[in-house]
Amino acid sequence: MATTDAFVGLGSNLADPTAQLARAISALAALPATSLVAQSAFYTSRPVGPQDQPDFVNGAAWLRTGLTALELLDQLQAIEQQHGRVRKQHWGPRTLDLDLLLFGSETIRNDRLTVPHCELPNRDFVLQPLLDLNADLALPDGRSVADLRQRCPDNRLKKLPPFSRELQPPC
Ligand code: A4P
Ligand code: MG
Repeated sequence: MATTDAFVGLGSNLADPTAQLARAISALAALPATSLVAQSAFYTSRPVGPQDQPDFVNGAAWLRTGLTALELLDQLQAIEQQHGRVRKQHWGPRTLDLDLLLFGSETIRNDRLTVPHCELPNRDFVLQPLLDLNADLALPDGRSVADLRQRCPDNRLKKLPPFSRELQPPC
């Protein structure tokens, strides 16, 4: 089966964001025709967009998938729904946001999908997790993620300690 290396950005700022991201990583690993190659550290960051919302927790996952980009987007949106995602406000608070950041070396522009994700070059909370996964990563146009990271605005990223389910209080 032909596979593509895809990178997914994860973000949450509601309802225990770190646990939301950890559960989402498990859901990504269980997708059909897909394996999880690696996951980044998680980071807290100040919100981009409306400021009257909590700080975010962000991370990224490296997938190897036999799905097409649109099939993968369908799966990402299904996982968002399972996490109680409600779309109210553009760039507003959310339980889980899954963005398809990169899909192999493809450039995609259609009604449902823009890849690379259009805000990728401007967001340290996306670029740093990508660098954790692969320090040599580049966009389809050749720009290096490491260079973009050095130039992008500062959202006061703070790396979180590794997530452990054992630290969570029992339900
Ligand atoms: N869509 C197009 N391209 C993509 C893609 N590459 N990946 C379409 C995922 N979706 C893509 O998304 C709206 C539509 O974008 C989808 O229906 C899909 O077909 P949405 O998730 O419903 O709406 P949204 O998330 O409010 O808008 P958008 O533009 O995706 O927002 P972003 O860019 O995800 O930004 N601050 C911090 N610190 N950390 C964050 O994670 N996130 C946001 C949301 C704002 N501020 C943040 C953070
Ligand atoms: Mg989104």
